[in-house]
Amino acid sequence: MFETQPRRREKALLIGVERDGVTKWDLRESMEELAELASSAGAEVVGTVTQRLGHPTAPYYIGRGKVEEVEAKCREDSVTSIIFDDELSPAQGRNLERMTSRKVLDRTQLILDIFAQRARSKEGRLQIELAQLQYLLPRLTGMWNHLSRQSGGIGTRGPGETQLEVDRRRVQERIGRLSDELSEVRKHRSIQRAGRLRHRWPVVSLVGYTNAGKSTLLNLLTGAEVEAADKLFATLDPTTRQLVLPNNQKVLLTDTVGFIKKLPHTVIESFKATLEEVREADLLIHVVDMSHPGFLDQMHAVDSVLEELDAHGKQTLVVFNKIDLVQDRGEPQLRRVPGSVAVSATTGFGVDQMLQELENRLSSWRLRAAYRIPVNESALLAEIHKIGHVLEIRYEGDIACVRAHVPPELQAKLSACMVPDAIGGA
Ligand SMILES: Nc1nc2c(ncn2[C@@H]2O[C@H](COP(=O)(O)OP(=O)(O)OP(=O)(O)O)[C@@H](O)[C@H]2O)c(=O)[nH]1
Ligand SMILES: [Mg+2]
Repeated sequence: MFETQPRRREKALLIGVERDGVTKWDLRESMEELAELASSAGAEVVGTVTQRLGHPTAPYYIGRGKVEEVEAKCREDSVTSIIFDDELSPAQGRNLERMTSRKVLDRTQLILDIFAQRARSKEGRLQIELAQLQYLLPRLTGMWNHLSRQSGGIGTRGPGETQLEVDRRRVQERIGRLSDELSEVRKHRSIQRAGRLRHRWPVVSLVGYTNAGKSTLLNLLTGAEVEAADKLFATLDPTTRQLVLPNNQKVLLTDTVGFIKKLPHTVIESFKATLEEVREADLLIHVVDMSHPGFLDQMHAVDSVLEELDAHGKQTLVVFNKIDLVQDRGEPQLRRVPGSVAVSATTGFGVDQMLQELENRLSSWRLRAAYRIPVNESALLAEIHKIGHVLEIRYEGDIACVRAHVPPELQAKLSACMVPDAIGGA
């Protein structure tokens, strides 16, 4: 019952509600995005129905009269699935399926479905299955009765609610097994991460709305060959590559899953481990698709996901991408966000300036300082070379005079050797 069905082209009808505080424009954009999500999941969108409603109704989300209109439209256009732009309660979903005799989905399920199609790594697949089952569990109630009435036949006869208990137990057991498997996979991953952090090169994480151009930028900067495509959630599994800045500073650049408005909480929860990369980064590059009419809203959506991840307030470089598609090269916006840069990840425009800005930001993270270190402290000198960024080194007898950027923890070790940075200034 929970296996993926063989995919056939579904015909989808989209439903949105213009609630208090939601403008027509917001709703239109949200519905356009929902249509993109539906096509990404493999459905053909045959129509859209919207309703202006102060509050969603408890039984159907939309008004009862509207449900009848939807039902008629389903018959006319041979609709197979009805997709709501907002998350439905288990009861709403059931009532709507009963009324329309069609499969009813919401935005969350759509996103979960796309993630399930895209997941490649073991961790990604486990995470998404867990999120799907957690979404399903509270929705199992009554599903059995409903299914037996709708489809009937072999296997659906008998005491429905007993079967429901069996199903619920099976789902719970599976959730338990998946959680165990995930913690194993994660153990391995944290060992890998610890290995990377030992180098103590700054970790820079690309974040942004889905389709903003994060992977394209990673590919351009590092020669990685991550899939970059004009579709939502092209990237699911994180990739890390080494990037050498023009001043020879090495950084680790990470590309990860994109964000979206109304990103389901279950997804954030189950992807928290993948998104650790973002939380642990020394600096974030927030990639914005400036050619998108709703880019400001998208920036807010990214900020709220970062907040949910506890990664808000980190040092962030805002990069306005796809500037090749923007008339005025984004000047007004650039002025509004100090220190932001405009680039095109496809033409390479602005990338040098972006790297320069990255260097500036990182040098303030790795405080620049001067040290006088006895040459027989060879381990300390070796460590500065390995994990710091040496700007200058001179020898005065058996003292090495070093100016370098070093990460905070090494700075603590070096505090006894620190001298005022007279050469070149701080
Ligand atoms: N014109 C133009 N297109 C771009 C630019 N950067 C990226 N694109 C296109 O935008 C689409 C999305 O790019 P990706 O790099 O896959 O975007 P992403 O942010 O990694 O998206 P997800 O992985 O889905 O979150 C692709 O078709 C890219 O070719 C740009 O600077 N200019
Ligand atoms: Mg990507």
